[in-house]
Amino acid sequence: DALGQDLENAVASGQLRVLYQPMIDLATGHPIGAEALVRWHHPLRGIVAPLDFIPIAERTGTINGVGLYVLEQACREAHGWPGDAYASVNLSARQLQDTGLVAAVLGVLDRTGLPPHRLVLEITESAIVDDRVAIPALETLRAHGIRIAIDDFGTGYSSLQYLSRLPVDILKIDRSFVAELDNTSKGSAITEAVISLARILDLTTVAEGIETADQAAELQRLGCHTGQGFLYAKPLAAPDVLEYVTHHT
Ligand code: G
Ligand code: G
Ligand code: MN
Ligand code: NA
Repeated sequence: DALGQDLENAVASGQLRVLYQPMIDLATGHPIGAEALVRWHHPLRGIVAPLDFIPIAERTGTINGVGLYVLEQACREAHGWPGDAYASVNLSARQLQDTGLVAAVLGVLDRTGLPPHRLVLEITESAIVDDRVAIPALETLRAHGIRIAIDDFGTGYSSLQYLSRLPVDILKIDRSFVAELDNTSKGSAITEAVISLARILDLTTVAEGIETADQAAELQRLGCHTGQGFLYAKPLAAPDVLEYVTHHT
């Protein structure tokens, strides 16, 4: 369709912008990294959200170019952040099927000079379930020191048995569970179960969509390590996230 064709030119003509949402160490309150979130500044339609164009990009294959562009921008920016602050970059299912992915990621680290331990790649459960291309690729990336996060955890279908065998380092708890913390003890019990599971599997936990100090306190009480959400900061432009990670550290 029309949007799909426009997207072909979007990368080349500089219409994609990357915003960064700070990620906070819940124990200290200090930022330790930021998630890269792409926006498309379409010349006629204005700002198009990723949910409205990533699925199209996946269908047409443009996602490989879009994804690499976002990755390279994010690694360049993160290189200028203080300490070991890391960039957390979303990868789509189709990128994980690309046999050139590992070489492309390592090439970006090489060009930007970002050390591998300062890059996290976020993938969804459904993108890796029983996959013969994705799993070896993730294993190779991890062997190079890049960390892998499962995004939107709890919304997919992978069994616990399966999860224990996945090559991952971090679980991101979906914001629907964080929102439930306010309401019912059941909402809290699910989040507590996910955090215990992560502890057993030796995974770091990140909670998304934290909007209130009460949610942050409850997550910290449950043992969650890291948080992101409007309580701390919305997704910020590159100069603003640099300022944030520099001055809140
Ligand atoms: O920023 P926003 O809330 O609109 O993001 C919506 C969704 O789009 C999120 O689930 C996020 O994971 C996804 N997304 C944002 N940026 C990227 C990207 O660069 N690549 C991929 N594959 N998904 C992204
Ligand atoms: O699925 P993913 O987690 O990658 O998407 C992150 C998206 O969630 C971003 O587009 C961001 O704008 C949005 N977001 C970030 N923080 C909050 C929050 O505290 N509340 C809500 N409702 N959305 C958030
Ligand atoms: Mn994400
Ligand atoms: Na998410």
